[in-house]
Amino acid sequence: KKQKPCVLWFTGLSGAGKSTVAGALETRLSALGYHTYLLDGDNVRHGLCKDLGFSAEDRRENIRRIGEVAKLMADAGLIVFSAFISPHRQERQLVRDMLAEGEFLEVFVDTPLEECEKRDPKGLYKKARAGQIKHFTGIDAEYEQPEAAEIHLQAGNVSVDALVDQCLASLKQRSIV
Ligand code: GGZ
Repeated sequence: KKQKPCVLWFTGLSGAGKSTVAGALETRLSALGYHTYLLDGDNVRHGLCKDLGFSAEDRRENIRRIGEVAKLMADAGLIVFSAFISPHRQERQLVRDMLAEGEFLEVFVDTPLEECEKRDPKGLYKKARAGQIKHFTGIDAEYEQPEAAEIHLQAGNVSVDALVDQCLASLKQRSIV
């Protein structure tokens, strides 16, 4: 099946739905016969980046490594999904600059902090509010919103299916699939 290799770079707060939407989109494309790979906390922060924490410096290194790996995978012909908070514009730009024009698509999973905090699937926001976790994104560490994401998902109150459809339409329009 014909595909244009690229990196779909999901960014957004903890609990915004990055891994969920990226995972559902990946499953959908892979069922259609496309070659894909999903990089997320489960397969990266426990391995390649297990020496890194959540200081600004460690997050920068986390994103840099993931960017390099995503680039290798795109070079191998895959449609790569990455789902990390990647809170800083500068780091996302660094990854964009590693790739060719049109090969990096930023996907902003725009779920309001209030909603993420309400979901709080791992109880991390609660701990951050209580001061038990320091430098938590959105609480006492910044999140810089993308200014010109290729795909902007208003994800607060929309089904995963609808968000996947929106991504798929954009990929078709860009002749990626
Ligand atoms: C933000 C943290 C923190 C702090 C642990 N700040 O909901 P989760 O649990 O599964 O997603 C969060 C994940 C963030 O890792 P990333 O690699 O995506 O971050 S970054 O791109 O900024 O490097 C959260 C958990 O790790 N977590 N401590 N202080 N999220």
